[in-house]
Amino acid sequence: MKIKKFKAASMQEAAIQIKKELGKDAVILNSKQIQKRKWFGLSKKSAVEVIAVMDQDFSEQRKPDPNDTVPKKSLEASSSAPRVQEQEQRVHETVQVVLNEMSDYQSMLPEPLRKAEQLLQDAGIKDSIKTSVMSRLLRDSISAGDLTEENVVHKLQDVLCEALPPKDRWQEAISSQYIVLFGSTGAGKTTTLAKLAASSMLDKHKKIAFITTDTYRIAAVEQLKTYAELLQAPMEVCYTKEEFLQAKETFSEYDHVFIDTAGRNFKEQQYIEELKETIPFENSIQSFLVLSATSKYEDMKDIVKRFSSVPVNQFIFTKADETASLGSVFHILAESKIGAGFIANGQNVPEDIQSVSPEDFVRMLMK
Ligand SMILES: Nc1nc2c(ncn2[C@@H]2O[C@H](COP(=O)(O)OP(=O)(O)OP(=O)(O)O)[C@@H](O)[C@H]2O)c(=O)[nH]1
Ligand SMILES: [Mg+2]
Repeated sequence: MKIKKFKAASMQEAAIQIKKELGKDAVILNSKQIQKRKWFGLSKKSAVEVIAVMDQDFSEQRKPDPNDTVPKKSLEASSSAPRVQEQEQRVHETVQVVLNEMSDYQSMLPEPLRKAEQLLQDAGIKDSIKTSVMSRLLRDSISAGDLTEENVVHKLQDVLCEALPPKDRWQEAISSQYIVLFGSTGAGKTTTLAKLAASSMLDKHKKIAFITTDTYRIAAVEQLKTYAELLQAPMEVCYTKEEFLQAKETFSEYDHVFIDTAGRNFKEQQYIEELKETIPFENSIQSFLVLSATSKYEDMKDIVKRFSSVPVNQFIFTKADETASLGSVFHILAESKIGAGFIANGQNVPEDIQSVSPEDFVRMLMK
């Protein structure tokens, strides 16, 4: 596999050089007009810069089989559509190798693809995904013959959306009577619960109530009580499953009951068991696993795994405003079957939260 940059006075000259150095099966990856300096930089001359690639192995495979009785057309002679298709196919097959092998392949890419590569880099997308996305982009852009920045960025967004859970797993909104949020310590559960409750009441004019099972921290009850008082909504504090069932019954006439839980170190399985013991998860309960977008990917992944025995409807990612990239959130979603219900991006209640579709999320990721 060889990739090389050629500079020549014209495309024809470049083609001769490429054929001489890489052979007739070489594929042109990119070409652009450049200005070549002459006479110690005093004058300029137009020239072309061409990046060509030659996949030796592929070329070997394509050598004519002596036992083949059907005469094959010379590849060089056929410069029409089938030749173009062959080249596209070959680009696809070789680009994977190029991306894997070339440490400085970015400089070889056409400008719009370089932009896409940079966006993936800035978003913190891991190398394995980046490589396959770039391969797909290159192949699709060349097939469609529309290598503009706008089209490539559009295509990039489509490819990333395809990697996420399907659309119907997103934007579930607040649909059940009982809504419970759980997740690690300080992830933003209570604040997010207050945001969701406030918008249900203020925007949708729903009758709401609160339950908290967070009796672990003394201040936790006070924190939720403050929001309940501001919204003039009733609140019950529950220490046991019996108290929880009683509170559920008390609020059975309410449109939505927002349930807060204690943040614990959920690496300890016993806390997950305690949560399940206090709250009997069943269909009338809509449950959200709250994760901070500022967490490390491995930590988020671990929490998701530990909550696999709890029925989780959707994720809520908080603190999107505090991180430079949503790459780890993308990876968690891409590996999961459930979507994100909401993304919170600030401390203000109730405004700093939004429901998202896969397309919305990808736009946020690319910002
Ligand atoms: N920047 C930012 N801060 C947030 C966001 N959501 C919550 N916070 C802040 O994060 C801190 C913890 O929020 P809480 O809502 O108390 O978190 P919690 O998960 O209920 O915490 P525990 O109950 O102790 O587990 C508070 O200072 C919040 O204001 C967000 O989307 N962005
Ligand atoms: Mg809390």
